[in-house]
Amino acid sequence: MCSTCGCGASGHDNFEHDEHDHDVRILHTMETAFDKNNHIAFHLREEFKERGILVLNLVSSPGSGKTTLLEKTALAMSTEYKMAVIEGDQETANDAERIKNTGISAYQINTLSGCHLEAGMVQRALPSFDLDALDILFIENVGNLVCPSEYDLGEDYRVLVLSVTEGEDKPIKYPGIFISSDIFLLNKIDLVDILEFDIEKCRKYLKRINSRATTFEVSARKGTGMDEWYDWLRSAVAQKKQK
Ligand SMILES: Nc1nc2c(ncn2[C@@H]2O[C@H](COP(=O)(O)OP(=O)(O)OP(=O)(O)O)[C@@H](O)[C@H]2O)c(=O)[nH]1
Ligand SMILES: [Zn+2]
Ligand SMILES: [Zn+2]
Repeated sequence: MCSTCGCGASGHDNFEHDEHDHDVRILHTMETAFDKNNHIAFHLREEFKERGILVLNLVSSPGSGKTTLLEKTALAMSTEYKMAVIEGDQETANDAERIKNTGISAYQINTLSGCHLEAGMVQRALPSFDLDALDILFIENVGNLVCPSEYDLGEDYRVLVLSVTEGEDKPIKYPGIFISSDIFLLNKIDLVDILEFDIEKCRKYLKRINSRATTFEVSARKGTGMDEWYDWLRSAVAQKKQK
C-alpha cells in the first residue's frame, strides 16, 4: 500500500514483516519504503549528475496544465536541447502520446491505484532513453497535491504547477508540497480576469509558504510568460553541465 496515504500503490508489499503486530508492522513498512525510495533516488541523482542531465519533477493537481506546458516547451526548445519525458498517470497513455506528437521521446508509467511516482519507477524507465544524448529529463508526476511530495525521484528541481482555476488558497491548504518545491509555475493566467482570481493574494500565500522558490506566471496555452521559463531552463541546463 502507499505509505503516505494508505492507498493501493504497488511495490510496497515486499516490505511487510509478518512477525510484527498490525500497527507496528505498518510503521515499519513506512520507514523501510521511504528508505528504499531515498536509496534509489540517491543513485539516480548520482547518475544524472555524472551525465549532466537536468531533471525536473513536475507536481500539481490533476489538470493544472503539466502536459500542455511540456508540449509547448518541447516545441519551443527541442532544436536547442535533447529532451525526454517520463509520464505518470493512473491509467491511459494519453499524455505520452501527446508528448511523442511533438517529436520528443516519452515513456508512460501507469500507477493504477497508486497516487505518486517512486524512484524505482523512474529507474525502470531509464533504459528506454538514450541517456548519453539527453540534456533535460522531465518527470510528470501523478496529479495529486499530497503524496508526490514525500518521494524524492532524484530530481534537481521540483516544479509545482498551480493553475488559477484551483483558487488562491491552495498554497496554505496543501503546504507540504509547496514547501518542498523549488519552482512555482502559476499557469492559466489568461483566465485571471474571467475567474476574478486574486493574483496578489496568491502571490502573498506563495511567498509566505516558501519564499525560496522562484515563481513564473504563465499561460501555457497562449504562450504568455513562457520565455522567462525557457530562459530559466537554459540557465539550469548550463549550470548542470558545469558540475
Ligand atoms: N485556459 C488555459 N487552459 C489551459 C492552459 N494550460 C492548459 N490548459 C488546459 O487545461 C486542461 C488540462 O491540461 P493538461 O495539460 O492535460 O493538464 P495536466 O496537468 O497534464 O493534467 P493531468 O495529467 O491529468 O494531471 C486542458 O484542457 C488544457 O488545454 C492555459 O494556460 N490556459
Ligand atoms: Zn499515496
Ligand atoms: Zn498530464
